[in-house]
Order: sequence, then C-alpha cells, then structure tokens
Amino acid sequence: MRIAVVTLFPVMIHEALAHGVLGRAVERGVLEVECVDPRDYAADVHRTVDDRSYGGGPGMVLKVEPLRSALRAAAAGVPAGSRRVYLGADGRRFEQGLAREACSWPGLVLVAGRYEGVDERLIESETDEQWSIGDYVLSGGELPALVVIDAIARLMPGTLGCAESAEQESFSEGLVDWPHYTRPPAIDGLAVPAVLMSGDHAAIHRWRLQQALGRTWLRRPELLERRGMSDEERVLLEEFKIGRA
Ligand code: 4FM
Repeated sequence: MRIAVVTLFPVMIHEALAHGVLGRAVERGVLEVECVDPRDYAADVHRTVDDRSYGGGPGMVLKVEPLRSALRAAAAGVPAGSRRVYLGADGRRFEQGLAREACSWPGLVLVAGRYEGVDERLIESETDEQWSIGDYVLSGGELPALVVIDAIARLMPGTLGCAESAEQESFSEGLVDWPHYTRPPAIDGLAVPAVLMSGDHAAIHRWRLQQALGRTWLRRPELLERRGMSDEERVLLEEFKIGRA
C-alpha cells in the first residue's frame, strides 16, 4: 500500500516508521510512505503556511494555497482508487473494522492539520472522508496519521512475521488480550500460572481463551456483546466467573 501524508512535520512521520514492525514493513516494501510538506509549496521567501482566521480571534489557520498544492501532489502520488482522509476529532471513529476495510485499498492520502484548523472548503472539496482516532484534543494530525498507518499496516500480508500473524487470525479476535508472562517463575511472591509451564498445549490454549473472554467480560463488556460467544466459550466464561467468586 502507498500512503502519502500531508504534514508540516515529515520527520515525525518518518522517524516513527523507522522502528519495529512498521520499519520492517517499509523495508520490505509492503508499505510505502511519502510525506508532502505544504511548506515546500509556499510562494513567498518566508515560506508562510499559516494565515489569520476570518471572523478574528487568536490562532492561525493553515493557509489555503500551499496546503491545496501539497494535497494535490500527494493525491497524484498514490494509485487510482485511493482515498483522501482528513484527520480530525469530529470524524468517523477509526476502529479495527475501518482499519480492516482500508487495508485492501491501494493507497491513502492522510491530511494532518496544525494550528487552529484547516480551511473548511479544502476539507470539503479535496478530501473524501474524515476520521477521528478518539475523543481527545491533540495539537495536530500527525499522531492520528501514525495511529492509522500502524493499525492498517499490521493487517497487510507481509508486515508481521509468521508467528505473529498466526496469532492474529486466531480465536481471540474481538477480545482483549490474555495475560503474558516470562521468566522468572516468581517475582516478589507472584507466581506464573502453573498451566503455562505445564507443556500441555491444549490446556494452555484453553486457559488463554478463557482469560481473554474473562477479561473482556470484566473490562470491555460491550466488545463481548458485539462479538458474541460460541457454546464452548460460554462454558469457559462461566468457569472464569466461578473461579473469581
Ligand atoms: C487536527 C489539531 C487538525 C489541529 C488537530 C488540526 C484528532 C483526533 C485530533 C488535532 N484527529 N482524532 N482526536 N486532531 O485531535 O483525529 Cl488543524
């Protein structure tokens, strides 16, 4: 997938994509990310990218011409069938389902705003969708762009290693994670659950599913509601509840 990010801070994007799973995806060419900086499209010697807000008040707005030129350059650099997305707190909530949808698109333009905002007409005429990563106010769209890129990229074939991807398509989809442990077997009197050291793979699988179900029931009941459970999973959850009593 090819992603173009319109941003005044391309280093933020590139730096974040240089590590770990995403770094590997970029290295392998599964993911190509290009940044387009409106400052490179500014017309004056000061490379001005902000302008005063109509209606007055403090705070500047991203200036129209450089941003529009950057947006069009970004759109020209992604394949046909790509979507242009503005990242802002009032957009459609970006969740796993949307990440799954988007991971089959050929490309994406992500528009990361700064200052008090972007001229509304550009959002209307030069983007296709608006996405929000959640209900909090950030200082710009770069972190949301990175969240979106990370969530999408890890769903694309070739991003995760074999061991990781096997886990991803597994039984635990739609549930929160089960707890993880590593050495030593006891820390400050807290032991690793014995089943994990039993070598009984069927029992371990069952325990992990039960923990994932139990934790989802306790901490994110709305996720369990949405996902539903098989008969076998209902039994595991009932057993989990009894175990807590
Ligand atoms: C976005 C600040 C545009 C300035 C932001 C501009 C956000 C969110 C967010 C901050 N984006 N989900 N929450 N953006 O807070 O997506 Cl111009």
